[in-house]
Amino acid sequence: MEGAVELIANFILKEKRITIYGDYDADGLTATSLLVDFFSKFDTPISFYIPHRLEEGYSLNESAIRKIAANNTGLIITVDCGINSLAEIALAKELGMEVIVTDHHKIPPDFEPVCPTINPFRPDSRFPFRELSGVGMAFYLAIAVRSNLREAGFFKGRPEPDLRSYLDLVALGTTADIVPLIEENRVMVKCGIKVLIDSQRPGIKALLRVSGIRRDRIITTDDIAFRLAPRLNAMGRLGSATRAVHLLTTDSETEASLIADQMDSLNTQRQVIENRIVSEIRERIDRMEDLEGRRTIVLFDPKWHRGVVGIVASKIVEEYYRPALILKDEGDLLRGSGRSIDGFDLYQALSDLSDLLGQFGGHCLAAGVSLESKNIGEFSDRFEELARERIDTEDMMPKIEVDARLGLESIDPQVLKEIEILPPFGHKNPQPVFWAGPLKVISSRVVGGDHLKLRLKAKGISFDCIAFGRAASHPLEGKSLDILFHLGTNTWQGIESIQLVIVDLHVN
Ligand SMILES: [Mn+2]
Repeated sequence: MEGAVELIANFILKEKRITIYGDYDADGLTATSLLVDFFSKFDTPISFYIPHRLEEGYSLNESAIRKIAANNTGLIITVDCGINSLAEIALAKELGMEVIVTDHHKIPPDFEPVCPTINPFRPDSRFPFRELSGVGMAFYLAIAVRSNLREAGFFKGRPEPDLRSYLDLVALGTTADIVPLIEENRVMVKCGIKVLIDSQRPGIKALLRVSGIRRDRIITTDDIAFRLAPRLNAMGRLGSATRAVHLLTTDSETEASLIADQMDSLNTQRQVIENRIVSEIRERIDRMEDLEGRRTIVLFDPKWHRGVVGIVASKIVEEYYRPALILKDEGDLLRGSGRSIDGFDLYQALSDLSDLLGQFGGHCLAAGVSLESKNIGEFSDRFEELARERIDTEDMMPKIEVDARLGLESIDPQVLKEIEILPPFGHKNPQPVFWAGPLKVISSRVVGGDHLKLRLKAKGISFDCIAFGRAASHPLEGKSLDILFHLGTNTWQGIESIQLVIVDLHVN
């Protein structure tokens, strides 16, 4: 950090061009936007570069480095990428540029920094927390640069940037990247959500509008994960994500509105493409005669869109609950994405089959992969074989972890208040799940087409419950149930009441 900050301060004082090199996902886009906005507070010329997901791929590449050099850049700062781009960093230096890498992806075991490299996984890192997102790291870099400039007397006679205003971007990228919402991340997201609601950034306001999120209510990490982030990600999946940075950094309400609308329609397109592929896959799977006996799903097709195969794989795993690889057939080459279930380390499995693979990377539950078409038959067989050795039938049943048994008689506003301290919920800080039962069903009705509204009773105490997407279980009146649930509230005609949100139910 010290070396990076000194270099940056130098460029700011000399007013030489800095280019932020980012990534096309929500984390990379918010990280890029944060630093672009921050550096534009100084007189230093500032540019950014987001590689094209399908044409250029992830991280630095040669042609991008040459373009950036031609733009008179003196210093490249990477965010959310760059840790493995040694050849491109060497090229940048050859072309007369300095490079600073900030990245939160794992470091190779034999790593030797060739330029100032900020990464929480460095063995010599003194930072006490290793799970920052790319945008979290960009935020800390801004803090360090500001304090260096402050000490140098730079802000005498000019205002210091208020870094708290960037916490909206930090909350967005951190939640979207599914890093653990604990410690540093939890604090930044908790504070960031408040900044997000009141954000003065025209892009955030427009993004909230097209996502249908009203600013007069509480914004949750679910809103970020399921509404805001998918819209930002849609740009990179279907084309260039460059305009997402324009959205998040523009001062113009008109421009923000325009880009947000485009983004929203791209997201709708993405959903259409995704749903079409998912239903095609469903049909193919339903025709598989040996599905019951199979532990894995490996499918490919020339028509499938490579920008969405990852989310498609997630949906297939959710539905069929076994590791799935969904690939685009590009002739000689198959390229795509895989997702896994707890208990089967996908990255390990791919490593064990690396003799059949081209490039691959990822972690336990998600990975990207490419292989030659001629290897697909043998790969599918050996992948299935590995899964048979490593997954037992018990692993193939989705599990819900219960935090506590909570009888209806113990549910009161006080308990609810205590639970309200726990958000923001997310990875490693999940919303608590309670277990109650047996409960008697007093009434059962279908609401909103697909949801089930129940009134459940035990020991003379009853509560309203909602089970989303469970209309098929209707009618349940008179039956006895055990339920797993979250505690929530329901506001109806201005009156707030406790509502049990049913996660799963069992008819006794
Ligand atoms: Mn990231």
